[in-house]
Amino acid sequence: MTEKPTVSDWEALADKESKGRDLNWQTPEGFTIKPLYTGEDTADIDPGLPGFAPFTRGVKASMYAGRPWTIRQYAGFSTAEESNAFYRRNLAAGQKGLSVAFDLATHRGYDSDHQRVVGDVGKAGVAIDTVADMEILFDQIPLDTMSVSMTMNGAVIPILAFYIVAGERQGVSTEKLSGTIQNDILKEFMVRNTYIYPPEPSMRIVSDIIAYTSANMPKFNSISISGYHMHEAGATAVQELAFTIADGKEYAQRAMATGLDIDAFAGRLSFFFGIGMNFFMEIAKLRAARTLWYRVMDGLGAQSERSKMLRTHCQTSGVSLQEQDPYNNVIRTTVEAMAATLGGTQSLHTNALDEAIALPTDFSARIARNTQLVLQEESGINNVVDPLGGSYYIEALTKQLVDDAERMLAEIEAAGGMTAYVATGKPKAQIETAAAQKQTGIDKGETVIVGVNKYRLAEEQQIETLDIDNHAVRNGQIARLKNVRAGRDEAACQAALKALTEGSTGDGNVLALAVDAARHDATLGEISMAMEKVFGRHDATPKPVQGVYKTAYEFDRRWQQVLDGVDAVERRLGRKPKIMVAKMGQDGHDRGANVIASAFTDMGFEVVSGPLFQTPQEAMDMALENEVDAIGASSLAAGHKTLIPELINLLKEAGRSDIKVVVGGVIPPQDYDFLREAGVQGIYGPGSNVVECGADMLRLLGHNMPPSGDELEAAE
Ligand code: MLC
Ligand code: 5AD
Repeated sequence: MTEKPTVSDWEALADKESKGRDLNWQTPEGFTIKPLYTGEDTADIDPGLPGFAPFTRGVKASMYAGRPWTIRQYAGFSTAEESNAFYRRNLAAGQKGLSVAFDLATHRGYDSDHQRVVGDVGKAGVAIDTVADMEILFDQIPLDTMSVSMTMNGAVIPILAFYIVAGERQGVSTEKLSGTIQNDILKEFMVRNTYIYPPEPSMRIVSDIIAYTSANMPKFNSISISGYHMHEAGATAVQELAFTIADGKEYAQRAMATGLDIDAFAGRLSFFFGIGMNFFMEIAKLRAARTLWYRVMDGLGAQSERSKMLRTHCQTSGVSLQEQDPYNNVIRTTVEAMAATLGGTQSLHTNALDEAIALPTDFSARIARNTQLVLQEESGINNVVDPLGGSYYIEALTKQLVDDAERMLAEIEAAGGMTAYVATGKPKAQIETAAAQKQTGIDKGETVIVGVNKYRLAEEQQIETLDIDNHAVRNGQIARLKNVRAGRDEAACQAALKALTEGSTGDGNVLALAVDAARHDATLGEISMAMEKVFGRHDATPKPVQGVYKTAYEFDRRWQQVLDGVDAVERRLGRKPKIMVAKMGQDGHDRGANVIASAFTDMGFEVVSGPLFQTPQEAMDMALENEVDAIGASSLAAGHKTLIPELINLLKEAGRSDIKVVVGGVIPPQDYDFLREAGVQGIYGPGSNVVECGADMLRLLGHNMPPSGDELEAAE
């Protein structure tokens, strides 16, 4: 009998097969992934059992064998009526929980009639101004049995107050309400940007909500601590884990500091992670998250096992989806959904295939939902708990993630906790650096994206997408606001608002006070303003990272041509070519704007980064003041058809049509002609190569740029 082969025997054989090629793989986390894992990698790992501490293998003993995960699709658009109809169609077709997407005006605490939000109303989510809107949103949906998630962080007080009062008007008492409010403000300052107030009062709002819900809403999750948006902004798995767990720890400590007993609220803290294409990493990430949270909560002195269980929602990754050859997105979402469920998520949203272009249609929403139904009903995934437990690779990855995230957690702790760490700007910069690094990998073709930088179609077929008539929604909302204001007891409403302002100064519970104002039909804008009088409004100036592109492209020929072009333009102008990166409207998605600002700076342009949330007038004033040659507007929340033509008109009126305007972001192809007719000189959708954007800009500025490799190929 021959002897049992050893790992060194395997190494020798693999080396021979691959002719000495290095088969290790470097991940963005800095992990070296080996081509084989064996018992030697897991000898000292014991993942335990599901349902028992530290919950690595799942929070329930029976997991999906006992109850499948909740199919919870995030959605909302235009009016409360339309969104309500959409929800009811989806529930009839197999969706299990609701998840509300609000428009950006609502997120930022503005009523639909506010002049800053003209382009935003009803666009990226549903417009909610009053309790009346909230009642319509849940018409014929029983709030005592349906669990409802609401993604709201900035205007979290009026929205939760409206929800509570809408429940009352349905005859449902507050303690019966089940669901989740996102209420995670720390990540807003890092990556999502729909904050209203500065960090300190924002943190007080979080604690007030935890205090209120733990006393009055035992079935309601007071917070959804979110790594998702970090993931989407480009964070590595280690960053996503460490920052999210550190955020959770910070919220728990704040609530404890107000005198709450940890076990009175911790069981209703919930989580939210993004799931991308690195399949095994994402499975391990959820297992690592549960392990980490158990240790943190145990360290804070939690006694109840429930307080130490990390329960989470997951969403497949929006940024992994592409505009090009969009049916590929169904495949990507399926792979990601499998990772989320093999990782043991409690609830899941699967993105629609038109993600990179517009909000879902009935058709694309059906395919997205069916992706989960097929997994639950046809694949057999449900029947075995943590089926990858004990896999050498998964267990080793889980451990490595836990170890690395714990090292980062220790650094955050040493910096004084997450609020202090966020204030240093470090986590934002670390995520942006990771994002820029990922983008260079894609631009250089080292990271393959099928249909985008490899196997690209010669001709794309357009798919049907949802278009929202923003003017009609806005006019309807304005009419309803008028009605509500006319029909209410004005004196009582104003008194309630005044009490809220006073409570914001002192130590009143702002949620309790807002519930009272909502009962008197105060609007979202009024409730937000009642607190803003005391808290103020937060604004932040973007500080893009530098040097990532320069390093990644050091010896690249095309990059050098762009640098030479910038030099030539500089010689001609007697100064560097100057561009402004503008973010108009309430769209806070700034990953694209930051990557562009960072890359163009590395190319040698002088870059002016406009602040978030400008009006077209403010953007133009800033451009004129800084004497820029071009404005690049970044739009990811469907405001482009209103805001960009307005900017171009203002430039025309000012006699400055010489300033070129280009647009990047999520722009449906059917809007390209409209934008070009409005005067836009370049449009860069998802999948655009950033270096070629620089080359195009030089052409716009009159430089004779040599053709790129792709252009040469196309010409042949
Ligand atoms: C579950 N249960 C079981 C069981 N499995 N009981 C017995 N045996 C089993 N095997 C019980 C649970 O204990 C619970 O009861 C109940 O069933 C419901 O299960 P759950 O697992 O808690 O699921 P769910 O209610 O769906 O809650 C999931 C959650 C919650 C805890 C993660 O916070 C949630 O729904 N989050 C969703 C967040 C969301 O959709 N966010 C969208 C963000 S989009 P009990 O009594 O224990 O509670 C976004 C994008 C943007 O943010 O705009 O930027
Ligand atoms: N409806 C459905 N999905 C939405 N998303 C954002 N807004 C909506 C909406 N109104 C999803 C997208 C996006 C992520 C943040 O949430 O997938 O990438």
